[in-house]
Amino acid sequence: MLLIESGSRKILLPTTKQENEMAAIKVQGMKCQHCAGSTKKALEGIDGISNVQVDLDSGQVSFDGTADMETIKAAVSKAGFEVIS
Ligand SMILES: [Cu+2]
Repeated sequence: MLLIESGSRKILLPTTKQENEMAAIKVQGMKCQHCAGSTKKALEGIDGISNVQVDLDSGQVSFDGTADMETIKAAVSKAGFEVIS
C-alpha cells in the first residue's frame, strides 16, 4: 500500500506489482540473532530476494523483490522456522 498525503487528507492506494517491490512476512520461532541470521540466509538464497531485514521482536521479515510464497515457506521451514503470514 502507498500512503499519499494530499493537503490534510491521507489516501491509501494499493501499489501495483513491480519487480522491485518490498515484501514482508511474519515468521514464528526465531529466538535470537542466530535464528534471525538463519532466516536471512535462507531467504537471500532464493532467486529474486535481496536485502532481507529481520525484526526479532515482532518476527517481521521484510525483503526486496518477489518470490513464490511456497518457495519462501519451504526455505524458512528448512531453516527451522514457520511462516505464519
Ligand atoms: Cu536462535
